[in-house]
Amino acid sequence: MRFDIFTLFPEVCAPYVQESILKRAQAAGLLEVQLHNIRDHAPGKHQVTDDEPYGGGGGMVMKPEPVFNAVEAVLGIEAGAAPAAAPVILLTPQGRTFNQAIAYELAQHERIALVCGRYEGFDERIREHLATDELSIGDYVLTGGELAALIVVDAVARLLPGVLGDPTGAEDDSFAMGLLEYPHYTRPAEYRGWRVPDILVSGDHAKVARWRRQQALQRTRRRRPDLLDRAELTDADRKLLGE
Ligand code: 6GU
Repeated sequence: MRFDIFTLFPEVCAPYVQESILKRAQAAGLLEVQLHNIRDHAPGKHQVTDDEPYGGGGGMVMKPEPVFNAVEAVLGIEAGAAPAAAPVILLTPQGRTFNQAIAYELAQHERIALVCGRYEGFDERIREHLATDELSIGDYVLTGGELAALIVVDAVARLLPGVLGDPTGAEDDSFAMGLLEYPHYTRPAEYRGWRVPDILVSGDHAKVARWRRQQALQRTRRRRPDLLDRAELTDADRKLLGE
């Protein structure tokens, strides 16, 4: 799968995608991440990318030409032609809120363009005539869309077959199963007097599975009752929650 990230600050994005799992995924040919500087596509000697808002008011607005030029050049769209086959997603606080379901949806695409906003926002014509979707990562305001784009790349990349070392990969994740995850422990069995729950060292796999499910259910009820309301629970789950 290929991501094209359009940004005024490619240097902000580069280090994150060059380490750890994303690095390995790219080396294995499972993932490609191309960074594009929107400024390189801005016309004129000064390569201006922002301007004052029509109608006045504070802040600056991202000009349409550099963004259209950049996305069209990289995706190979002719100016004014039909929209790109690949989704063109704006990262903006006005978008729909990104979540695990959207990550699964995006992982089905061969290629995705992510366009990072800066300043007060995009000229509305970018929204109307270039973007196919808009995403936010939550109800707070960042100085730009770069962190949001990286979050989208990260969350989607780890869903691609082969990217995670563990083949059961993302199946047990919080949110994948609609619940928060159960508690994890590793060695030592006792640390500063705090012991790992006996059940986990008992070797009884059925009991371990039951305990984990119960922990996940209880933890979700306590921390994220909204998730529990939407989760598909079995009769056995209800019994575990009642206990
Ligand atoms: Cl995608 N961009 C900005 N600037 N702020 C945000 C955001 C995106 N998502 C949440 N806050």
